[in-house]
Amino acid sequence: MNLYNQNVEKKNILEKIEQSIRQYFVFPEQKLKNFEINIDEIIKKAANGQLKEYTIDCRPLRNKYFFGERYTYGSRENGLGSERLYPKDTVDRIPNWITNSLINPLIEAKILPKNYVNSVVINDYQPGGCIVSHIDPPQIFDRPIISLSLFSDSALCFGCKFQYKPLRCSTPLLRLDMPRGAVTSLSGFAANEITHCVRPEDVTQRRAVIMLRRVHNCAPRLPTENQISNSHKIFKKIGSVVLNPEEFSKLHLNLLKWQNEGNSFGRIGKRNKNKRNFTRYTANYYKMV
Ligand SMILES: O=C(O)CCC(=O)C(=O)O
Repeated sequence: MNLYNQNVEKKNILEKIEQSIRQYFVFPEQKLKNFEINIDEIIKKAANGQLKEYTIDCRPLRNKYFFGERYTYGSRENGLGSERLYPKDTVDRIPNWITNSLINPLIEAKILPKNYVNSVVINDYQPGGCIVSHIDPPQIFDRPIISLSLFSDSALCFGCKFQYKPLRCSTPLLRLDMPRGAVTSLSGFAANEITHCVRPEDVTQRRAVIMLRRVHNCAPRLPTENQISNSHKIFKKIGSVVLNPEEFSKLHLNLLKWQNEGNSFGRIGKRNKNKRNFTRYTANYYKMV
């Protein structure tokens, strides 16, 4: 493509992104302060062990708190489409203050549909924290995706490529300001056709975001605790796999992938050995299920 065509293409993409983003400023300063106080209370509760284990996901420079639903993250290894919801009731319910003071006013302002939000995630970023480029998995989440930015100004970048070790990020196609207090809605092209991320350089002070989303009724879900503990038994018998829900999901997907590729159990052995040496378990797992 020549330079002229490249520029036209870029302009078209930018227009499509911009047309599918809306930003609103609906909460006065005092309300924003209250939201921030409430977030700090959640963090205190987490530190005091008052929240369910899977409500909390602590990572360097970025913690997540899941309410209503939690999901597994996609990985470069498993690719898009591998994300799953955790079993029902593994995380805490959506706090009342979020329903009453945030979701309901947004419904009244016609920014959110009624009875829409069933999944809330609070991301708490320290300076330099980030979220790598991704599309919120469409098999899990409906659109629009709504967020409220708090504590400090930041930015959401579209169309960046990340490189790892050391972490580097390419120039974004679009850098959207996310000022404190902005309610941002992504749908259409911005939500489905292009990745978004938060770059480390755009988090210069502590920042939090409250993500309000709807998970589909038919979204794929990890097996129940019961099934997981049964599979624990199965895998224990064979040997050496650590089975938290995330790993279980990955393993499960690998098993399905190998099966889809037409491998018969008897021949899995050495032929399909991957780096993690899961092959032996494949055969046995399917024998038991
Ligand atoms: O921090 C933000 O504004 C966006 C976060 C995000 O994209 C996510 O948690 O999936």
